[in-house]
Amino acid sequence: MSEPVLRIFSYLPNPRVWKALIAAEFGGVRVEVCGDAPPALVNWLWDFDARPLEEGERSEASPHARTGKRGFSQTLYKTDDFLVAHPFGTVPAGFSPDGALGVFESNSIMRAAARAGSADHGLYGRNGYDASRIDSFLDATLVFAREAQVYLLALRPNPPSAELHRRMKDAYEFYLDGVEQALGNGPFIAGDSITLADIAYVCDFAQFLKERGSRKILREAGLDPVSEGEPHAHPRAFAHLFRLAETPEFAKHLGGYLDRARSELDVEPVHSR
Ligand SMILES: N[C@@H](CCC(=O)N[C@@H](CS)C(=O)NCC(=O)O)C(=O)O
Repeated sequence: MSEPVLRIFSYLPNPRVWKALIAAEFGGVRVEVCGDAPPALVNWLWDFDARPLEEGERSEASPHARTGKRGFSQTLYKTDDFLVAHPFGTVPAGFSPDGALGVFESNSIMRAAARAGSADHGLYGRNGYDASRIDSFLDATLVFAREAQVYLLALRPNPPSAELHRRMKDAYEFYLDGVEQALGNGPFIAGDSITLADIAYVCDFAQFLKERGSRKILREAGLDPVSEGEPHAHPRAFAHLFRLAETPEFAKHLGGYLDRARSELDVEPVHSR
């Protein structure tokens, strides 16, 4: 087996990790992944050499004890070296194979995987302008994904506030309108072939569609799911999502993640490519 070009520590499964794994599939490189189920990550030492903690190591007196900031309310155990490599202290946490360099933000970890592989796939474009246009989509995706993260974390056990729901709806419409428009220009988001823009869209948007699992909570609060009325409002964006999710490079990682959304949404592909 080939040497890994990156190591990623994260809770698993995590659509943000799939971005790098899918890019690695196209580039013919190996990304090593280490982690555990989301609730179990509070019992891990967050480090390049991440590992489950021994019973006696889980204490507020530990030099590694830190307050969780985003998505984790309990104490987390992050080494000083982890915070040098990952100043924002988040997972997925990417590392160069020797552990000397941290790469954070899932879109950037995905870029690292794409850069490490063969450039023949064109995932990051064919020149600097192409790459910059792909970056434009990745920035737009991150803005959407950050709103989605705040919203999804606020969905359970209580419904989100009407204000948060409205913000999410605005962010959703802005992003999906843009993706829909872009897919009117060509078969893929950034042009004629698959790029990192498509991979980030599929992974972040698939994660957002988990909103549908909280419909009951939303309805009880008098709110509609933000994705209500789809796929009619954004037919190209939805067809693109489900079509790509079926291709081998994506399906290997997404598995049945979108099955429920697909059966509820009754999506027909609009492009034959
Ligand atoms: N935009 C980031 C999101 C990463 C993030 O916010 N991760 C959260 C978990 S969802 C985290 O690691 N939180 C650590 C903490 O709470 O200290 C990405 O795409 O990588």
